[in-house]
Amino acid sequence: MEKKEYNHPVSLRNIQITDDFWKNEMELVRKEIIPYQWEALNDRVEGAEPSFCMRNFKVAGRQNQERRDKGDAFEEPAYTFRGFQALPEDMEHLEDKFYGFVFQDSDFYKWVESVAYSLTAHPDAELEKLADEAIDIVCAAQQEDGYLDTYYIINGKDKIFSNLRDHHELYCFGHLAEGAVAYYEATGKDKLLKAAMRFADYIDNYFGAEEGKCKGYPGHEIAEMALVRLYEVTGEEKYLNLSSFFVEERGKRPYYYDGEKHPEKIEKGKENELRYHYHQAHVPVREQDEAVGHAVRGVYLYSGMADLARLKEDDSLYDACEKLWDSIVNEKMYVTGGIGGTHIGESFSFPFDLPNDTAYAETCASIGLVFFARRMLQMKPLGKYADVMELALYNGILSGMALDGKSFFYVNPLEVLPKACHLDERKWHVKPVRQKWFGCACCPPNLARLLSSIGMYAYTEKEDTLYIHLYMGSSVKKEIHGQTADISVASGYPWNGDVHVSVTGCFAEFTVALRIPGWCKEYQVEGISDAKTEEKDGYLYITKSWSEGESISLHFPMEIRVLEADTRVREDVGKAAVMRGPVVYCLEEVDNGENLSLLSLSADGELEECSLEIAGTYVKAVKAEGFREESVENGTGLYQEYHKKKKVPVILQYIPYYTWANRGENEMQVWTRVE
Ligand code: FUB
Ligand code: ZN
Repeated sequence: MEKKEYNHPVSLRNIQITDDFWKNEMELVRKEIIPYQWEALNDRVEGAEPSFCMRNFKVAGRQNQERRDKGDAFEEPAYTFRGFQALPEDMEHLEDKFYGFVFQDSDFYKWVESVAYSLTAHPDAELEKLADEAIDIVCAAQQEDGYLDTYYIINGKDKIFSNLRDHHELYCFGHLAEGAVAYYEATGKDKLLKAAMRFADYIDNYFGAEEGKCKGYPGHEIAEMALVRLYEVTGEEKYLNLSSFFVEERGKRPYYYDGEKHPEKIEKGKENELRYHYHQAHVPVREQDEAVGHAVRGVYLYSGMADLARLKEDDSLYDACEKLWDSIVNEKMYVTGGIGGTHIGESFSFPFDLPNDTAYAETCASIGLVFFARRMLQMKPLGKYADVMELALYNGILSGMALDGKSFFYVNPLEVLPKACHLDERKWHVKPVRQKWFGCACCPPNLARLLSSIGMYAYTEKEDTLYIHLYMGSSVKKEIHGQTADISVASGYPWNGDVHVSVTGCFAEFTVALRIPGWCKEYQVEGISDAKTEEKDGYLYITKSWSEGESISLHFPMEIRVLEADTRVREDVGKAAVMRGPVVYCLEEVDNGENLSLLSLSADGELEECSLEIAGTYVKAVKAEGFREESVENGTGLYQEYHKKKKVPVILQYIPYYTWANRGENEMQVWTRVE
């Protein structure tokens, strides 16, 4: 790996998103998700499962105060676990107990992170005041020694870190650190950042390679990348080292998790291997070459590994990241950028096992894939990373939210038969329509923090180069040798591939590296006659001294593409998916009638784009020649002798996958048979 060629995200303070498409998504976060989530965090949403999140902080804060008033800050209440808590029977008269999931605190941290990004793009004194007051409530729950997790503060601190595998203290810490850094960067206010640092210091005193320290590591990863963020904003080396300790410890034998819970029950040689795979702890990270286990946990770990590989210039860690990347992208990723082929453990399945109807493809997992991709890009700007980032964003991630920003998918299947979904009442498995919120509300706030910080994924920079990974209308400020370049991007993405980049305010020479999308066979570029240009690894590097207002135009023709899958993906054999530019398309019953499985796409038929309005939003749709097969329902029994079927020519109406389920409950499919 070449050394010190790294780039880093452009600060959100230097980016303004002006684009119709992404600005709209950011506005949905600001106007819909943030206020709605605040109500949800405070259990004020009628008909939704209560969150208890802010309530738990208040109870913990109150107990803290009582202890302080008694002059005994560390007297803890009796240890009374309730595991994953059932909803209390009497919602009117709740006791001073912890309610909700063990990781409920993280909901607030994700909320405050989105608030931070939103405030950067759109200052809002009232929202900032609300966040400041909420931060006061959260900080009042922090213990004098820095510990901050309401589950254990309320239930008994004598049991902290006793179940790292399943309980989420280090996960909640990770989200605290991410939220705190974002809020500090947005507002300059450091109260939450200091709380995160105090908790980080507590954790650092508790865990580590030094003798006597605990050798555990997070059961749900995120602390690894969060500690790196804390290091980057504070410059405190100990946070980087703690992150590294967590990464290096994972997978060592004997397994840490075996010892922490009932070690006497685990017979030697009969450890539950699957369980270690679930936590990516089956072997040390450098020996991992297949993405396994819980998909969100996986990509969060790999993101942390990529951060460390960059900061420690660690080639072997980078190599492990690359193998894991290839394992995901070449064998375990849906055409939508969804990951996690099985709902069993919300996990990666075996290679090429990508069922369409029972797909898990959790919104959070694709979001984690974007985190991983951006970090890989920081080390090596290879178009293949940005291609996946773009794919996941426009498809498997945006599908997680309704067009009005008011309801959400946790799971993003590629084929849905509503009847089949109703069979499965598990709370967060495949649903035929988006839900208002979830008791386990991981996905909507994750979406909110990603969408409101989208600029951090679109642009990275190093001293004399600005990388443009994603095309969206925006303007970016970049310091070049004491001058401030204002780089404006205009684009018709994702509906047309016209991109215009213009520069003002800087006459010094610098490079703009423009991504050439992997889906684009041939592109046109104008305005580079006096520039040094190089096309490398999926980027066009344009180096020149820019005259005021000078611009470059690119055109990436968005042809309609018909894709097939590797035949080892058995569910997709004989089928095709339709894409145009970065957008994956699907068929929906509302446009094509019921029994979508009877439809087929004509192999040599015409495909043409058209405009369509879906729930008030205009999108580019695709019309394709196809057939509807005669149905065989003759009442003589379930099975009969085969006969050749009649096929009626039909025009198939494809819509962007992310827009499905905005017109009520109905069938949907991405992969369609080819005739
Ligand atoms: O465990 C915390 C979050 O809840 C995970 O990341 C999601 O997959 C959901 O299970
Ligand atoms: Zn989720």
